[in-house]
Amino acid sequence: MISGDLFAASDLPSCLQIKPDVFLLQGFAVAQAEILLTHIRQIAAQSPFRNMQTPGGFYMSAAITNCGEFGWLSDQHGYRYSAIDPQRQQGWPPMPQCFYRLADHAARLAGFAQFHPDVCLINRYETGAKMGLHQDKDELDFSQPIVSVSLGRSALFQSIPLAHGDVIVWGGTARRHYHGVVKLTSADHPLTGDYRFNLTFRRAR
Ligand code: MD3
Ligand code: FE
Repeated sequence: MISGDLFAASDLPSCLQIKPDVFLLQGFAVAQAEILLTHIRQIAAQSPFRNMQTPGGFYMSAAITNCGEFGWLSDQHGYRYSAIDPQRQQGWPPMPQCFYRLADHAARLAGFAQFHPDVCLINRYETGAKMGLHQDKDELDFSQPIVSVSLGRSALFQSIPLAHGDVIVWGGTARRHYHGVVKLTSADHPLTGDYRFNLTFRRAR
């Protein structure tokens, strides 16, 4: 009998392909969740969550902020990345090293070895907030994947349930796929109350 493998298969993080070029790493960020949430709090203390106006004149129901070299934003003129937080009139807070490392590690496990995110968009949902069907297409280089980290209350993203600590990586043929319609499905979460947070790591430039 062979026993005591140093790295039994069950110890490796699971990376499930749920569609072509879409990978789910269930619970991958659970162990770091409290540190991630502490950083989110510190980032929001500098660049607060805000409900951005859309080009159509409505407001997004998810509140957002960013960290990194650039931030994604929306206003009456359209969607774009900017090095300046318009509310603060200075750069976005820097991306914490543990954010970058988490995104890089998840991308590598999904087969994207050269991911260099320069943006972390942070979405905050409360009851009733959702995100309509959309493509992420404001980035320059579509060979770079996107890595998403869910924290707090669970949500249903199309048919994909996203729970606390789940990480999704998508790229390649899935990079331009439409996605959206978040419905908060669970009760409050002990670490985030009635909020759900989602981090998306992107390479904007
Ligand atoms: C893409 N955020 O910020 S992506 C966004 O929950 C955004 O806040 C989502 O979309 C959120 O632009 C997380 C989740 C996702 C799931 C499955 C996909 C994106 C996907 C399948 C194919 C392509
Ligand atoms: Fe998106």
